[in-house]
Amino acid sequence: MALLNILCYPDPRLYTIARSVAEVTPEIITLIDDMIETMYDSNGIGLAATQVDVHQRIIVIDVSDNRESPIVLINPEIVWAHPDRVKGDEGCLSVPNTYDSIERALEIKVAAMDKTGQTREIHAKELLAVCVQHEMDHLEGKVFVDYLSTLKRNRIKTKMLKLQREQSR
Ligand code: GNR
Ligand code: NI
Repeated sequence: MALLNILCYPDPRLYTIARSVAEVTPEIITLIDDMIETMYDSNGIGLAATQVDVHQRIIVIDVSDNRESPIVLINPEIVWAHPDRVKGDEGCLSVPNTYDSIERALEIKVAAMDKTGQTREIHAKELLAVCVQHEMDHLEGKVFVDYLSTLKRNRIKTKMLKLQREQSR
């Protein structure tokens, strides 16, 4: 197993649209295992392949308290979304120390392949629903700060670039 490097906003590679996975190969399984390890090591509740610079439609999530129940979603598709939207604070491993309120569908049903290549449907609500929508945005090259005002986003961009400059010195 290996820890993967997480891209930081505003890295342009975060804006890549991920491609569908045709088949769950041993390489994909290794990637998934490394993504799960990286998510736990970073104390995140989710990670999209986009964030580790792999542009394939793969997401890992664990919103459980014990952090030993990872969910793997390959080629996820929202098949139903509750018409109501709710606001909740979000953060992102690619935008450290930045949190803001984002509107998401209250509940969703998502069809996706699991690690064994089987297609399953999950009914997500509360934090899981938020996380799935956040991760699916990453696969579309979208980061949560893209929903904020230009003013807020530019402030975050400046803060992140300054931090990255300091870290590279
Ligand atoms: O760890 C994470 N926490 C989180 C909190 C609220 C809404 C979304 C998230 S996802 C984030 C991990 C991450 O960046 N996934 O892409
Ligand atoms: Ni994120």
